[in-house]
Amino acid sequence: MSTLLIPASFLTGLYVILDAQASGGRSLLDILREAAAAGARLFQYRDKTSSTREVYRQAVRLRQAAADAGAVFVVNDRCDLALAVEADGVHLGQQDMPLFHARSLLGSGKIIGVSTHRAEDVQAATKGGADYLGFGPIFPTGTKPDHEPVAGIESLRAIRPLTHLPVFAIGGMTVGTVEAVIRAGANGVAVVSAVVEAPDVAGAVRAFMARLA
Ligand code: TZP
Ligand code: MG
Repeated sequence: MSTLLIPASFLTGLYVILDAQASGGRSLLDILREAAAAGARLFQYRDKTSSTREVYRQAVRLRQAAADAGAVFVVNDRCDLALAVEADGVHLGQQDMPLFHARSLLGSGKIIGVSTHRAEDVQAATKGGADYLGFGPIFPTGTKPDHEPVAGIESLRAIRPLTHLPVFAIGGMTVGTVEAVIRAGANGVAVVSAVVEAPDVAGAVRAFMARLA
C-alpha cells in the first residue's frame, strides 16, 4: 500500500500523456506548459524509442516545468528514470516491471499507475497496491499500434465495482466520449492525440476539463 505525497484529488479528471512519437515534432515542453496553463494538472511522459540519455534529458525538463506549474509528473515504463528525475511516480504496463518490485524501488510516497485491459488485471493491480488504473483501450486508437483488443465501454462498466482506485479511461478518447465513460464509472480520461496533436492545445484541454467538471 502507498501513503502518497500527492493529494488524491490530482488522480482524477484529465490525464495528459506527452507521447514523444505522437507529437509530430512539436515540443513536449511547450505542450506541457500550454496544457498546464489551461488547467491540466496530471501529466505522463511517454517515449518508446529515444535513447535513455535523450529520454533522461527530456524528463528533467518536463519534470521541472510540471513542478513550476504545480502539476503532477509521471514517467511511463521506467522506474529508474522516475527516480533519477524525482518524478511523482511511474506508470507501468502489463509487460513492465512487476508492481511489487516497482513499489519496493519507489517507496510508498510515489504514485504507481498500472495499465489494465481486463478484470483480472484490475483485481491484481488493486490487490498489489497501485494508486490508479488506466483501463482500455476503450475505443480503437492509432497511437498505440500494439494495443490490446478494444475493451469498450461495457467492460469499463463491468470492472468499476472491482476496484476502489481511480480509473482513467484510455484509448481513442475525445471530448465527445467523455460523458459516456464517466457515466460508465471512469474517474477521468487519459489522452494522447486529442491533446498532443490538437492544433490548439489549450483549447483542447479546456474542452476536456469543461466536460469533466
Ligand atoms: N494505452 C492504451 S491505448 C493508448 C495507450 C498508451 C494510446 C492512447 O492514445 P490516444 O491517442 O488518446 O488514443
Ligand atoms: Mg509500459
